[in-house]
Amino acid sequence: MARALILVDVQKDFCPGGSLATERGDEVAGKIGAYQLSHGSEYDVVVATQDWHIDPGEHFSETPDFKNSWPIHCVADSDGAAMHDRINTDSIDEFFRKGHYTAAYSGFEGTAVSEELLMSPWLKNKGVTDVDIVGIATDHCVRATALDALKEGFNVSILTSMCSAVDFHAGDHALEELHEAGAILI
Ligand code: VGL
Repeated sequence: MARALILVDVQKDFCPGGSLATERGDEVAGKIGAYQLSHGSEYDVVVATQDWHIDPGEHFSETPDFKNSWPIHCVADSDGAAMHDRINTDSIDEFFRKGHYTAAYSGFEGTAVSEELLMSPWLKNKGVTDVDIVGIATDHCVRATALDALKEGFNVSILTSMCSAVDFHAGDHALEELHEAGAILI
């Protein structure tokens, strides 16, 4: 048994001051940074996903509905796509980038930065069986990443105080859905 901590999209654009800010983004990034220092050594691996858009088609819109279309965010190599300053990037074993030419909500669509490998085989190669998930946004990328983690057969826990939603109600609803699908809410 090996455990992974998965940081989902804790990027500047999803935090206050960013182009698609979630209200609790800074608070959650601060908590995750502190958690990395206090609990990071309990994990066999720590990985992070990043939304990484080049030309994602209708995912970007000048008149976004904030459900299926969004303001321009997390453009590849831009400052907004960088990890939040409170995240300890040095202790992250691998980054998985997703969404170059399409919308990609699940971190499991992400490819490793240092080799051509999707996140699921990368984790399985490391013997990972259990994943703890934190990040942004609860109602979108955390939700999709956790559902895929369950489908891939991982034991999934969501550390809910370290997740930030676009919409609070939708975030709570997503957590209920994840619980029903088999995730443990902590
Ligand atoms: C996300 C909306 C649009 C996310 C990404 O990371 O949850 N949300 N793109």
